[in-house]
Amino acid sequence: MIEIVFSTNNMNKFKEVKLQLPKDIRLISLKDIGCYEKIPETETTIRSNAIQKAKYIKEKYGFNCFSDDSGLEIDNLNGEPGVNSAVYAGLEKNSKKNINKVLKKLNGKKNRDASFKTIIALYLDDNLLTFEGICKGQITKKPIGIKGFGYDPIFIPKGFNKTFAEMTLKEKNMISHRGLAVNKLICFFNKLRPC
Ligand code: ITT
Repeated sequence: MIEIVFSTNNMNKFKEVKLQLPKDIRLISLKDIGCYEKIPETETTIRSNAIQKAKYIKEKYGFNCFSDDSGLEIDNLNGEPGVNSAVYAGLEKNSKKNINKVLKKLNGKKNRDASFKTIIALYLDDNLLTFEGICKGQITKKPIGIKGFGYDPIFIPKGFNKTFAEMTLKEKNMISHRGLAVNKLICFFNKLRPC
């Protein structure tokens, strides 16, 4: 059994990752280790933010852990909201406002290509590893669907005709940025233990 802390305050992420992991990898939440504070997230790239969030827990609490930093990168907006995805329309991290801001900025624009990106940073003893997942797709003209979180109602992954917010968690995990990064994490853990 592998036990690992997931350094996130986003319970939607926690749920998605928990569903995907095999039963012998047990996720420990920040609350489980008595961490209730806001984890600093002050870097300027998705990768460095992911490392910062995992490093904070490893150094302050001493646990092996991993973090997830994700963002939506829209071609026609020069990669915005990118590293600022959570706070695009303000520090209150309001998904509805974030979505409205994106739709307003893309209003009338033909090219609606975008990608979701996740970097998972894993601190295991003294080693740091990162795993990346990218999912390409298109931004819709209006929100569709009620599942998921964040920008899910306005993102249609390439090769599909429905948004992430119309998919079950299992369907989303099979193709999403986070699902792909978590698969790489699982492969890494599989190599560490006897089969
Ligand atoms: P933690 O830092 O505590 O993990 P967070 O929500 O602040 O939680 P991020 O800094 O990675 O996480 O913010 C990324 C934002 O991008 C997130 O708040 C969502 O608005 C959006 N996002 C990330 N993954 C997403 C997904 O799978 N579907 C839709 N939106 C997503």
